[in-house]
Amino acid sequence: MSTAQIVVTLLGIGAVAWINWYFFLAEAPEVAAAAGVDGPQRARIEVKGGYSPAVVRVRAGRPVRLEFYRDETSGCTEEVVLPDFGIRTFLPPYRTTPVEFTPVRAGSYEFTCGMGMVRGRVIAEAPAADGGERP
Ligand SMILES: [Cu+2]
Repeated sequence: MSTAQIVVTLLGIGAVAWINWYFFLAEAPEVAAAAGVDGPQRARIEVKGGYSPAVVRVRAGRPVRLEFYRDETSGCTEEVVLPDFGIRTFLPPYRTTPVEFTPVRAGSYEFTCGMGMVRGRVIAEAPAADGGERP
């Protein structure tokens, strides 16, 4: 290979690595949903080229309310899909749209845009064994 070919190859590898990092690893910091005494566990998620936060921790077995604020008109994020809960919801721009569901079991539940390009996750954790609130 000539030097130019090597440089082009390395640039290509770098671009692929960056794209993978951007789409699959560069998640916004996760948050724990705010849990009141009763009512759903709530988290606000900003939608702008991605989900922020992209990871929300909740308690399994209790209702969850994700409040999606769509801060853009890009068509990519106009729908949010939670396949595990059979939810597909339109998010009007510059509005907050609540999405409610209950993760009965502990696990990781994905939410994505309508095309599956932009991704986030709800991590439902099993309640403490004694049924009490954890600190
Ligand atoms: Cu999309």
